[in-house]
Amino acid sequence: MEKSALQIARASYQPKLPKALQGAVKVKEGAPTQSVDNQDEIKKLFPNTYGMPVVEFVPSDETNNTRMNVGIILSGGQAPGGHNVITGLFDQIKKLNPENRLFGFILGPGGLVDHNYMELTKDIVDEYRNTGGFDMIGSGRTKLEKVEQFEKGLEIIRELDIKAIVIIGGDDSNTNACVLAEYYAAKNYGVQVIGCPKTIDGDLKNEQIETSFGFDTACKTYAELIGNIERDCNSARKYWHFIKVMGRSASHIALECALQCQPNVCLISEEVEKNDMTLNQIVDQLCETIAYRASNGYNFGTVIVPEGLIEFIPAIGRLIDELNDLLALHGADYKDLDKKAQREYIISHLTPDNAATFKTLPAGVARQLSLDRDPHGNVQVSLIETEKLLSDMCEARLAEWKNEGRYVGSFAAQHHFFGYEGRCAAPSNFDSDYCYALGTSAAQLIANGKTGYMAIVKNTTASAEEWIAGGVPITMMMNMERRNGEMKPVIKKALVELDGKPYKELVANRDHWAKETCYIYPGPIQYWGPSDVCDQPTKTLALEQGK
Ligand code: FBP
Repeated sequence: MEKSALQIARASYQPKLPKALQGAVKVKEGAPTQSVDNQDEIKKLFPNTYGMPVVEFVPSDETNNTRMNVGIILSGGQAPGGHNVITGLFDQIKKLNPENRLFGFILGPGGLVDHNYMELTKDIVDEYRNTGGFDMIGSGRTKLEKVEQFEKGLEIIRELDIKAIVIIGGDDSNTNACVLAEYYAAKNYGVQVIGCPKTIDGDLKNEQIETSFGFDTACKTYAELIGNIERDCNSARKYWHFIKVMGRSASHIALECALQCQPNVCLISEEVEKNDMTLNQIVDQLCETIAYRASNGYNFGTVIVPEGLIEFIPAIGRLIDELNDLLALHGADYKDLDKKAQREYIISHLTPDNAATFKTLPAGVARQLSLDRDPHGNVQVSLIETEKLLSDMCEARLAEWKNEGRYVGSFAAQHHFFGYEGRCAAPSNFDSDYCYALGTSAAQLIANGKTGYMAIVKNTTASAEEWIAGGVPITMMMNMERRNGEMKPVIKKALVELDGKPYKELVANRDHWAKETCYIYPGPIQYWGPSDVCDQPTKTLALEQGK
């Protein structure tokens, strides 16, 4: 593999480990836990993995040299730092016992089912230290949920004498990890399953998980780009830039980028939902800002749009809920019809309110909502051009206002979507350290006989030495939700809290940012240099932890 100068230099970075993980460890167990909601149902569904305690690793004098082979799976969207989870896991299992072996399943959970794997040796692992991407073994979105898949997986687990599977994934993948852990425990197969909290979206967090890995690097990458656009915008003073940023559901990425860059507008999907706003109201609000700035001679600005916005507009959300059920029950009846017939079929099967909303949407958006889903049943919001939809609607509204004498400016829009470019960036120091510690924790959870746990690292706004590592039972994070027309146990997604400090910080400043030009230019991620340039956590994490 030919390498860049940065990659060569960065390979020798030694991630910092929490003090408690630097030597031999023992487990300190907390009190029994319960799920965040629907306790009776979840307990019934997970009789073998429900109620286990949160655990913390503390230093020990006794060395543990458990002999264990481990299988690792990268699941879902890429997130910077995934390779460091693997290197942390690899280094730790080898430290426990040099005979231990690590197997990577290729292209996600499907690799386990299809017996597609490779052994990850030191030579291979060393090539990927502190690099972005998931290309060491690849990732995929196959949903692991059927008994046949679990049994197929078991065949290769037995063949390779694997003691535990580590699944690095988001809320859906960790939900599946928990189901797999429960299944293997119920069957007494003696195979452990451990999860690791990954996703740039930042929506896999709760009292135990402070942040999902990748959020830090992805946001810093987008913030660099947004800052560059803001500077261009403030130099040319002739464009409104509509910038959509990834985050399938929650607006954490949009909010963090806004806190880092201070754009003129940042929409927050959760607020739109709470205020029961329509698309027209959002456009009106945007146009108020555009018109106000124009009245002061500022025919330019920046707007951050969260990727998931469309699903959070209540009327559209209700439509999607009904379309999900329709797709689950009757999808096969209309998926092969031509486009016009499909549209007619759908409209005739929707309730009148939802049919009316459906008819108002541009054809491309309507099609996205009604047909295309990822394997977990999610609308593929990254394919919907919300930024274009909004700017087109603003242009039309401003033209009306111009006729009415309410607007005196000129409006020209540029569109951007920042998503994929942030998912494989070289991990920041935070993500490099955090992921290495997560991998190390995962190894210790296995060595200490745990299953159905997610590796965790807490106290992450302190220096890495002071971080606290351990594990949380996955059932503790679960509740029941409707998915594909059925009630299912799932990990509760963390949306932006409207009484949380990061959102309140936005609200306290946004009028000022809208009217004036207060842009901040964060610049590129720095890997070497003063700690306040290189080692800062996200603003979200700092504010959440009162820093
Ligand atoms: P995960 O939740 O699997 O980490 O994926 C997050 C994400 O990057 C979303 O922000 C985005 O909507 C989606 O993946 C895009 O998926 P794909 O890579 O399949 O296009």
